[in-house]
Amino acid sequence: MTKQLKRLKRVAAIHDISGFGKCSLTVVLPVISAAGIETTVLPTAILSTHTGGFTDFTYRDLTDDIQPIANHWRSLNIEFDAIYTGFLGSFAQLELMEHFFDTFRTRDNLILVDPVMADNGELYKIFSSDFVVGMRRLCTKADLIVPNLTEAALLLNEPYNPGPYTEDYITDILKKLSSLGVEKVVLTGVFFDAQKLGAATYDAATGTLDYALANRIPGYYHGTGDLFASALLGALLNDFSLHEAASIAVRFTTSAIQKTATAGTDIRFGVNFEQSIPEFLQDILK
Ligand code: PXL
Repeated sequence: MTKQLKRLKRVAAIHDISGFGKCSLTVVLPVISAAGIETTVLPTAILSTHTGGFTDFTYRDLTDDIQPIANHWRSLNIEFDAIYTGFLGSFAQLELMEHFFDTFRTRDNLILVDPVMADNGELYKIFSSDFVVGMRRLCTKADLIVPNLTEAALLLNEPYNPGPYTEDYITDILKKLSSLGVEKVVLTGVFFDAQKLGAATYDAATGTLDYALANRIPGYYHGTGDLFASALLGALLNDFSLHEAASIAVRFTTSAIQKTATAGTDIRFGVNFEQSIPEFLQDILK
């Protein structure tokens, strides 16, 4: 008798495809798949490169394809253990995501919204301030959000603080983000001194706040937010706690950045996460 394989856990990953530059789906898909999780992809746009530091990139908006794709999946009765949204290419896509969540929400799936829209104190040039309002609204529909400190400030309509931070400041930001109407928050880019950098996790259901910090590597590297959030989700779906998952994701991201810093490649080209996958899997398979 053939042994019936149990269905793998499945994620709907909703991000753009930036052909070159290692971010969004070219990072999300390999990392979540490596974690043993089936990954269904819904591309929001196709670009030749990401928008960070490149000029003259091509941009094909896929807003009109989203609803027909979702309708087809619905007709097949596909279920997702998690829905993970990142870069959304238009204001209309924010509304389409709300509808997607309503359609595919089950009693126990996880909706992760990474409010990709800003970094280093600046809103990405392609977005207007309306987009921030729409993203704030989408975050209230999530179970978990993963903003960096720039996105956190925009979501809270507060001035950006470049850091270093205090524990009081981070606690306040986490609680205020959760008060927008989301149970779990993982804040990235947290540092209290020049030596360490990482993430802070907050679960409003238990009131638990934790830090996952690692040695800071100077410089700014593209795609690391997507790498971090994908590893976090992969670990959560392998039943690690929020704090454990954030620690795994910080280790993986730091390892990839370290390899890239050592190689000295152009920071726009993304980080060498591929050769850190074995370390990530050692953590996941523990
Ligand atoms: O990694 C975030 C991201 C995703 N997608 C596109 C981007 C960026 C950041 O710049 O430009 C197209």
